[in-house]
Amino acid sequence: MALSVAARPYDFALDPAKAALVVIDMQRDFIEPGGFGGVLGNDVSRLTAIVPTVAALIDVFRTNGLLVVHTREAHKPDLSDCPPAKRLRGRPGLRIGDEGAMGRILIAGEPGNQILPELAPIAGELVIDKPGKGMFWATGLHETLSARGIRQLVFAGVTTEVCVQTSMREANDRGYECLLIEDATESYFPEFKAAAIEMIVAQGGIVGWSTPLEALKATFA
Ligand code: TIU
Repeated sequence: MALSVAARPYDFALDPAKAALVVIDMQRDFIEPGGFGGVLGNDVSRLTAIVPTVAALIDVFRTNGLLVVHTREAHKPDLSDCPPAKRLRGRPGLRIGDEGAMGRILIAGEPGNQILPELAPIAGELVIDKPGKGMFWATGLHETLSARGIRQLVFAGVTTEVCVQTSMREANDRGYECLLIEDATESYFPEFKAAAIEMIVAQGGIVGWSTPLEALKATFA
């Protein structure tokens, strides 16, 4: 039976039997100083601030027995899954695969690539390493979610206008109904976060819905 979540552009009919939470890229690379986000010149403190909200959101899904999916932006150590067009975008010495303050930047298995301990996955949850900004490219995730009957995705994580929005758009095109939890996502650029949310809900929810965590909690209360 569907639960009605107050959201923009209109209420979201959440079906717990078909819904999963996707936590995008809450890894040290983006959130701690010295990682990929930092070497790109960003102030990471904005992102650190949402960690308690993301933890509370994960708790809602765990408490209600719903699937939680965690993604990491991660490349293989030999960089065979990193196109030169992506790797060569950054400054020499600070590119994907280069040695940074938390190991090789955006490389699977390195310290910087780990999900923050406060948000660590638990048994039964999915952890998806994705070589793209979007979560479906080269991951097999659509097949995995389809096999479990998942048709609705609730989104959190970083950054709103890059990996979160890209993943939401990919999901929208694959037929998922998508709900963004707007205080459980953040950008290095507040104006980009605000614009991304407006782009998502505009035109009758052209990409999906958006709501604060409190509205979702009220639905499950
Ligand atoms: N740079 C930036 O805003 N984001 C990324 O590179 N990846 C994600 O958003 N995860």
